[in-house]
Amino acid sequence: MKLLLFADLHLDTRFANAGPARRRALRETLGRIVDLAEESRVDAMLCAGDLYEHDRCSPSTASFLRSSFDCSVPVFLAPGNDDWYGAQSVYQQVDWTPNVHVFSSENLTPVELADGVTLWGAAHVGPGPARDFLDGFAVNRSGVNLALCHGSTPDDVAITGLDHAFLGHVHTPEHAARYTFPGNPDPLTPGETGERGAVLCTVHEDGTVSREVFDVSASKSLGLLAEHTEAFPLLDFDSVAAERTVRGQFVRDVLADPSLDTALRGRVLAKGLRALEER
Ligand SMILES: [Mn+2]
Repeated sequence: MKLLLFADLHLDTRFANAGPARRRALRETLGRIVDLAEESRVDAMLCAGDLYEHDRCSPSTASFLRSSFDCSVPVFLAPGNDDWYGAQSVYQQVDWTPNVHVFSSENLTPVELADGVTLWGAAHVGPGPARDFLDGFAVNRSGVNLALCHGSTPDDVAITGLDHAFLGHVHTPEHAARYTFPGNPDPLTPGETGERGAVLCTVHEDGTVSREVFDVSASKSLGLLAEHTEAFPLLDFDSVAAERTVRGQFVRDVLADPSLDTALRGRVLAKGLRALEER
């Protein structure tokens, strides 16, 4: 059986630089993940939480998600601590297509993926730190048992009787014998490298998993990452200027300085913001 795993996309998140362009790139990244799932003819696509950010999510993101997941493969979503499941959440507000399954309980709940293959999933149901869903859990089914959730102590996997856990929350990718953290597929903070992306997982009959990582980062291929950009990047100055922060004050001061022409102002803002970010 083939599954495509991703986590921690963080749609609608804030970026220090080029916010609108980066947020559009996050959407494009999800489009690439769905395309990859369809082209690879996977049995299911799995998201281990933090798909979007509840506090910043817009109605257009809700409709974007609905149409993105209106695709030819089953989709399983396990809400995380940034996109927790609740009455006002996108998860509950959206009228999903029938191929989409949202886990909605704090208790790991089974879904049969195929004959003899069970996927256990759980949801965060409120804001707060990530929970350890595997703590105290024990599998009570035969066959291959898999889990999908956001946050856990992965050392617990063997004790639970699970064959493999697909996990989110830790943004650094980690591929262990019994668990996989795919990492965030599109970089969110400077310096995120490594084998991150969507992970094509082949689940064998004995419950072992082999993995192949696909780089699906639209920010990277569109040249939007600061470390890949020689010229000063597109900056989301207006949203930064609205902040009651040191860098918000910095942007307001620079924008108000009549001695700077447009080109110089752009360079001062780009360099200053990057320096503040690296403090
Ligand atoms: Mn996250």
